[in-house]
Amino acid sequence: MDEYPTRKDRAPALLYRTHPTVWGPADDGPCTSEEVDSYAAGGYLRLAELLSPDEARRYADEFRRLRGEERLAEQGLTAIDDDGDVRSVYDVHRISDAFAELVRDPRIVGRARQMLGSDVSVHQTRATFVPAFGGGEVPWHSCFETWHAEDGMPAPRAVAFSIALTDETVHNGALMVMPGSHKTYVSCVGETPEDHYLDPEKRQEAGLPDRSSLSILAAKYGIEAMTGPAGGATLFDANSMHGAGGNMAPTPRSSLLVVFNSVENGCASPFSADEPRPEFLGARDPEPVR
Ligand code: 6CS
Repeated sequence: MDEYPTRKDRAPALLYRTHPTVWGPADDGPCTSEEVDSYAAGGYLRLAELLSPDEARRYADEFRRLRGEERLAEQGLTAIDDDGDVRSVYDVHRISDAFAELVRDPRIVGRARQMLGSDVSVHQTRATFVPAFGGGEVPWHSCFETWHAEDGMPAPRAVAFSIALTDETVHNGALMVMPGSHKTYVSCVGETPEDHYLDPEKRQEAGLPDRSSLSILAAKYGIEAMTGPAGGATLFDANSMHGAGGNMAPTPRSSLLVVFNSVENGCASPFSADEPRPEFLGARDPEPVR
């Protein structure tokens, strides 16, 4: 039985999450037990300085270099905006030694292992650039809904790291989370369109929660903006309801997303799509990060 059905019914539904959020012992990793408890309750954890300001600057520089590499667009690893400029680069941990090293950094992978209670593999990486006054709004969604429906991820035993490579403010599109929403699964309406990930801007079409479900969750849990200086990070559970406004500020912003899945939660056939998405969006090879 599919415990997290979605895109199958004509009406949306709010379902109880049946799986835990934290799978390992609270004292086995870099997070304090208070941080682990807070993550379990809220579905997210804010780290004011995961990277030093200097490291954040170096990764922002590395991302700038990757944005200029034309071969990445040819390989389909970029998302391009209406002006033809590169907004996102996928799979950065495979195409850049610097990002490969970052995902193996114990400050990052150690926290992922601690939350997921096992070895972990990388499910997806993506660096995103939004120019000054450049929009880039991300509608409310649960990543797990997509990973389950389209990538065949069985359970919400995955954690995402959103790492600020530039300062994040309420004006420039900082990540927003509904704290506690990870305990409710929103079953969405609408079938998965064929190959919809090929959209050049990779805008999400399927798997967006309906407004009534979002209103219920927002009224119950509220909304928090994840603001702070470059180098800060937010870890969030696969099923946390999150989104972002556009960049309304006169300066650009860059961030990095790293998603870890438990090696005990390897992706199978998609639960609500004909074919799994390509490897750069949802890894199918559960090789542990060492
Ligand atoms: O493509 C993904 O895997 C993730 N990104 C977006 C914007 N929505 C679905 C999922 O969370």
